[in-house]
Amino acid sequence: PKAIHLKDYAPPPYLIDTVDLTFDLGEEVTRVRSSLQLRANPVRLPDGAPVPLVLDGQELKLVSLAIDGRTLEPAEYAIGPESLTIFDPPAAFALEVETELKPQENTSLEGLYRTSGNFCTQCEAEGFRKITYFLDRPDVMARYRTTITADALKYPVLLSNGNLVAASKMGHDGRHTVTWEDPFAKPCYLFALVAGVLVHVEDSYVTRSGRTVTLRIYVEPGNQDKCDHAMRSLKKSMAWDENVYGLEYDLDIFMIVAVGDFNMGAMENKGLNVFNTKYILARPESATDTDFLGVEAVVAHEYFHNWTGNRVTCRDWFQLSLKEGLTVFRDQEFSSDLNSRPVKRIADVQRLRAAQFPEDSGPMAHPIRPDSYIEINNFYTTTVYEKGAEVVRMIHTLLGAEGYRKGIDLYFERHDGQAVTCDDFVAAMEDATGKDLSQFRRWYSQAGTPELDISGEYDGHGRTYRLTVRQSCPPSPGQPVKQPYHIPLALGLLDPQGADIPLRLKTEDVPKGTSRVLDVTEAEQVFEFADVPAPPVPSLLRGFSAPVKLRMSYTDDDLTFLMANDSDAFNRWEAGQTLGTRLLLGLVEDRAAGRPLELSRGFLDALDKILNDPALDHAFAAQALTLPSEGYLGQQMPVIDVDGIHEVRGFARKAIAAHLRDDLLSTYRALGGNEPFAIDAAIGRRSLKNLALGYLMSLEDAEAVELCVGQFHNAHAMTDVIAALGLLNDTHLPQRDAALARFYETWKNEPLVVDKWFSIQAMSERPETLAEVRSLLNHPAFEIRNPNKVYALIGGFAGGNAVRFHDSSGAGYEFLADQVLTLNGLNPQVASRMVKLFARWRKYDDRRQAFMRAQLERIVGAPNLSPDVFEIASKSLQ
Ligand code: B3K
Ligand code: ZN
Repeated sequence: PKAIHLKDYAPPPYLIDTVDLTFDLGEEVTRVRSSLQLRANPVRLPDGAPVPLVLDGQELKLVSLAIDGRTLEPAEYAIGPESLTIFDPPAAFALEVETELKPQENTSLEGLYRTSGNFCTQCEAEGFRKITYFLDRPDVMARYRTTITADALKYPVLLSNGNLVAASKMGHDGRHTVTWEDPFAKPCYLFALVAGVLVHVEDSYVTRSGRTVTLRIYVEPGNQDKCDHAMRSLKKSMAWDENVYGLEYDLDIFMIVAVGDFNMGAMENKGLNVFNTKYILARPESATDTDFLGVEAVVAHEYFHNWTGNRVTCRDWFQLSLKEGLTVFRDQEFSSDLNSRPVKRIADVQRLRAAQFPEDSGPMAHPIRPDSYIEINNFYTTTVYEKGAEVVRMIHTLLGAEGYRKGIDLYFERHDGQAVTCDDFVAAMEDATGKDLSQFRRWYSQAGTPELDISGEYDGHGRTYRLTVRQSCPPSPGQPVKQPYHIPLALGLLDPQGADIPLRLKTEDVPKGTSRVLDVTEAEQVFEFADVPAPPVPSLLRGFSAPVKLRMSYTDDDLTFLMANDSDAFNRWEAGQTLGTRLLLGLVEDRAAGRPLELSRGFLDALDKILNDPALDHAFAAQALTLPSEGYLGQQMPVIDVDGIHEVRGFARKAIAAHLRDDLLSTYRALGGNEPFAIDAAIGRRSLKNLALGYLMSLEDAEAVELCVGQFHNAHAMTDVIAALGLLNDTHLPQRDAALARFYETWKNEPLVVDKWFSIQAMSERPETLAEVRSLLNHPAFEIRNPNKVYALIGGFAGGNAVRFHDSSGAGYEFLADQVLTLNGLNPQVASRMVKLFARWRKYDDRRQAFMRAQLERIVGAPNLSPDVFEIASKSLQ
């Protein structure tokens, strides 16, 4: 397989104006007839059409081929393994292609495939070429008309994009036919078709210009009662996009279909979103608070794509972040507006640090607009998505809400109906506001996480405070040297009482607020503040104003001071994490040196204060009382000490629990009421309550166990049941196996809950976990063809259980490689997600490195490797 480069982009030689598709769905064979209206692209071929037309196609059987009604002679075209070439087409013509496919044999879940007996499609990024020969690239936008014929009893529901324009009754042959028409030109990756036995819930939404839109969520029979939350989320998204972005929905109907077999979260096909059931179905008894928030965010994300992705799409796949970064930023802001802003920001930053920072410092590091790829499906990464969202957020910060909105308005005014680039987006932001973003554009082209080194110096005589800011960025594959970034640095200065000081730079006449954004643009820069009455404690990078690593020589006392006083909630949390990280890493060293472990008294007292602060939001308190994760601690070490981190973090949890036991118990009791479920402040109460239970259970005393077992048996909300089960799961108590067995019995008919059961067991810290995971592969409920099951069991183990996956025997690595090779033949995208779990192998000790390298080499040397797995495994070894 070979790489494709951004620098080689050229516009398509032909354009397609209209697409008329007819699907004849069958059990053995599905026939697809495609009528395309094509013409030479005047940009490429001003004098007509002197070049061959090369259409993409994969795993297709060509049945017939005609131009303007005339069947082509074999000499007029050629079929390759991934293409169909027509040597000498006219300048404008109608092309008719008939192909056959076997969706029932398609285990890749890309193109047209079967799920629970139904038909379903997934075309992004390049799945449409598995349906018919086409110019499968996003800069070819066409209007679609889709006719579907199928057995009326097996497939009563037949859906595609746009509006239903015709439907027949069942004929003598037992089949029926429908036709859908999408009035908006779209790239083929937004095409969708669904057919099968589905029921729907329906609602409607009146847009602010007064149009009524029908809203439907289609699910398998029996799941109708789990769609309320998704439907409410959809309506909130529609209102939010009107209010915040001035964007209205544009068709008469918006449909969502939830399917059980889906490679990712969801897909924004025009007017017909297809979702993983995980992001639609939710009832309090069977879904956790996290699940509920996930449904809300993903429904919003896919809905928001209707403008940011569909109406304005990407010119080529290197521009993926144009739609994904922007749409993630939009869904993050939507959730912040609906729920607690600081709590949401903390969760998003945790996610960025847990997944994107490691990617950005490993062998797969790439800019949010990559320069090259082998398999584009490998680039739906946390860098393109989450770092991409941070980049849009920085534009928002630099321009202000009003300037940003002006930029967005101009972007749509200029580009509605077009396929454009990240640069077009930035240009609209510049042109609408006059702000120069030329240096800022480096965020699109450079990979790696920038580092800010900041030091402060107070001058009592001059009452000034000098902040020296240095930036750097480590090398990444193909980019040994980085140019300085344009970094928005939001900050404040706290006086000794903890109040914000008005901020006046020496060059200014009057202060500009008590929290402001500095433009950091040089490798080294000094900012001098005037009228600073006493040595301040700086609060830096407020709200995490840029996706960077910050180094500042705070004392432990500075950090406890910020934890207690910072007016910026994110930074209050951050100060606690910084202090916790420092202390835990110190303990890891102590352990390695054979010194006794002891947790600082000051830290315990600071946690005590948080736990007992009645004014604090519960959800925020729960986040502030959570120690930095094992993964995050590992990232701070030159060589990750897996066992040391695990043991020390466990030690610290016990020490905290012992110190705060009485307060944890009273917190648990105060919040522990089995209250009726609601998605509101109750989420915060549940997270603080379960945090308290977690600490108490680390002591494993009789009282804690009784509370935990009681909660498992009596709780109504799945959040509480799962929290208790997860805690029992790490123990060798007799109640553990009983609880797991009972949980399975209760939920065995709910696949999404069974996924939780798999993943909990996969993440147990017990030494026997790998053996249990192996035997769970043979459990009747496990299905390797179902991505959710793979992510739960195999992903849960290799991605969510560091201490067992990295067992020094290397057995965890061999297990993962076995699974990757099995999945490679079934579903390359899922296999590729699993092989990524090896990418950070160089961060471990020699013994583990050798084991992981051997498994990666075994994978690279395996026969029939998909480009997906090959790209990740081979780049990991480089
Ligand atoms: N755009 C899809 C992701 C498609 C992934 C293709 N491998 C979902 C989303 O980001 O909304
Ligand atoms: Zn998206």
